[in-house]
Order: sequence, then structure tokens, then C-alpha cells
Amino acid sequence: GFAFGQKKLGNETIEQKTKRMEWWTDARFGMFIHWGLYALPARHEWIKMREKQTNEQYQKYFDLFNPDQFDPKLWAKEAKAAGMKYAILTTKHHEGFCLFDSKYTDYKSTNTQAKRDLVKEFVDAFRAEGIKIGFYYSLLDWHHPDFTIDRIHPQRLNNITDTAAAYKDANKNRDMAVYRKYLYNQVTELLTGYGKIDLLWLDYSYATKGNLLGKGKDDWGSVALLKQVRKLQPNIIVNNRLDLTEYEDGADFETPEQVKPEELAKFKGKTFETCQTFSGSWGYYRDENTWKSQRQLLDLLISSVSNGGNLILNVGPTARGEFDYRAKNALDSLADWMHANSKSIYKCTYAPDEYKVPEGSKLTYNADIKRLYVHLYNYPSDAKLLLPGYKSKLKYAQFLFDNSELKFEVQGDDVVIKLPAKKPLYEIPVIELVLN
Ligand code: FUL
Repeated sequence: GFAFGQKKLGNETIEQKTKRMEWWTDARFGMFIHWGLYALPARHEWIKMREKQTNEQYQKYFDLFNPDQFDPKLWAKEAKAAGMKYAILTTKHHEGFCLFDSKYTDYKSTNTQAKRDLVKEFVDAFRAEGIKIGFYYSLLDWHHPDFTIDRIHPQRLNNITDTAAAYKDANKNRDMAVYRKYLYNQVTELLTGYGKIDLLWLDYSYATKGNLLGKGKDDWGSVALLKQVRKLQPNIIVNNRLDLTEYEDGADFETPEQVKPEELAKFKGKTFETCQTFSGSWGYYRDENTWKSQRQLLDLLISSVSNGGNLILNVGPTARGEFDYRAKNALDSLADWMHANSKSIYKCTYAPDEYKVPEGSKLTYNADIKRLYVHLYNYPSDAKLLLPGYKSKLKYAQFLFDNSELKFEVQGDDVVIKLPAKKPLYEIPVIELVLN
């Protein structure tokens, strides 16, 4: 159910919302793409803020941006092979650089050596592969002259102890109303210039991350902005980072970021999408050594679905416009698993309480076909899997990867499945239970 954000702007009923969100709920798995000028320094997408770089210092990345290997058709093929059903691109991240041909700024890809509207090419390529289109758009903008800087990161105002006074001084020539208009105009451009957009991911209002001096939603005109979004794209799905109360809310889903698989249990029953990186940062980070293993990535996916939510995994393409080999390896390993096991992901959710979780496993459930999926995290050493209390529940059991039958016996209230002694060649094999 959609416990979150049930009161809508406008007159949408729960049924209408469920219908509008059906593709997203069924999809379960998407790709996040963080791409911008920060791919050149290749040491985190927050580098401008972290290293306290001025616009002048940061300018070199704009001047040198030349993504000669950018071919979004290749990206789309990789996303599709990995089983990702939607993709969300940073049309503008906090640095302010626009990957689209906005008429409200010169700070855009068409004015770089790329000379291309990267958003348009992304949309065309992913749409052609049948992948739903999402736009990330940053509410923060460290480049815009009227963006009231540093509400949450006053340390960027270099060695100043009196934060409030420094903040005031640094902002005396900045007019947030002008910036607000700019952001409103750009979101309008994005939602009118590229056909049907399936999802919008706005990021983020201060109050969602601790509010030093900011006013949260008033800065962005959140209520008006969301109204405009819904007017322009009535079927669009919008995330929850606009800092609106539930009453004002038109937000469709929650966005737990980089949480551990175990922590996803607290979102069970909510409408949520967890976003996760392959390696820690979102933008391409050459020297990062914290790449997740296939098992960790699968655990994130399975744990999301087993709590009734989605997962988007992020790729940070290089400055030349490619997925680097580590990202490709990760995607390939997911493609391999998804090819065999995606039936336990799409259209699935958490299992009803009556089905106990067998030891060493996680469950997902497809209510339409009444099938339960047992993800074997720990392959039983005696090749027997105990299903506690499943006596009258089970009709048939098979491996998902090859639909080979798994015989079972009823023992008291329980069922014991006989597995092959040798674990199949999947990191986490899946058993499909056909239920009575
Ligand atoms: C955060 C941003 O600050 C990160 O850079 C990233 O975009 C993540 C998905 O959201 O709030």
C-alpha cells in the first residue's frame, strides 16, 4: 500500500495513484546516472564545495569538457542487459552545469566542446530500448549568481567563524527569488522539451538534511513547483526531496540513500526507492577503492524488493562519456544474475507474514501468480532446506534459473526441500515455490 503521501495535490484517489505508479512498482530496478563536470577532476561530485573552489577555479572543467566517447545507446544497452527498467540522469547537479540546451543559462553542454544536448541524446537512446526516463534536477546550484549560498555548508565561506554574519555578507547581492524563477523555468523546459518524462528526482531541500539558516521549501517554491510539474506531466512520478508536509505533499516515494540492506526493513510497507552507489561517490571517482561485490549489490536488490521497494544503482560515467570497466563489470555480473532470476524481482514485494523466512535466505513474493521466491544466501551444507510451517502451503518447487524440479517431503508441519549437493553457479540461487 501507499502509506506515504496519500493526500494529493489535486483529486487523485489511491487507486489512481496506484495505477499511475504501476510501471514503477513493477519495475523494482533502475539505473541512476551522475554525470557532470565533476567527472573531470574524478574525485567526487561535491568537489567544488569540498575543495572550496570558486567559479573561476572550476571554469577549467567546463573549458576542457569533451566527452568524445559519449554514446548513450551503449549506456542504454548495458542498463537493459542488467535488467534495469528505468534510468535517471542528472540534468543538472549541485555544481549547476546543465547537460541540456537551456535557454536560461550559458553554463550548459551545448556551449562546451561537446556541443550536444546530452539530455536529449540520453532520452532518445533509453527510450529506444524501452527504458523509462527519469530526470534528476538539483535544487542547489553552486554556480548561479543568485543562489543563496551555503545555507547548509557555511564552512565553504573559508575560515569564517561568525557564520551568520558571513552568510549575510556573502549573500548580500543574491536574490533567491531570481534563482527560484530560474529553477522553475528550467524544470518547465525539461518537462516540455523532451516528450513524456516518467519520473522527476529533485535534490534536495535543506530541511531534509539539517537546516542551519535555510527556509526549506520556500526557497524553491516547492508547492507551486510541484503543481507545475503535475500540470505539465500528469503521469509523472516525483520523489520526496522538496521538503513538503504530507498535507501539501505530492511526493510519490521516499528516497533512503546509501542505507545498509538491514536498514531497509524500516521502510517495509512504505513506497520507497533506495539509491546506492557502486563505490561510494556518485560522480566518477577514479581512485575510489570501495567497489561493492556482486553479492553486496544483489543483497541490496533483493533486500529492497523483499521490503516492498525499489533499488536504483548509480553509475558515474567518465569525462569522456563512458562507463568505466569497474562499472561495466558490476553491470555484467548483475546482467548474468538477472537473466536467470529476474522473476523474483519484477512485480514482486515482501512475502505475506504467514510464510516464515527459511534460515539463511530472503523472500520475495509475486501476488499475481502466487509464487514465493527463496533467495539462498547460504547454501545448506546438507543440501536440505527447511520451510517451517509450510505443510499445506506448497504445491511445487523449482530452481528459477532452469526450472528444474526440486523434490520435497512433508515432515510434521514443515516441508523439507532436497537440493542438489553442488550449489548452482549463481552467487545467490533462487527457488521458486508454487503455492496452494
Ligand atoms: C545527495 C546529493 O548531495 C549527492 O551528490 C547525490 O546526488 C545523492 C543521490 O543525493 O543528496
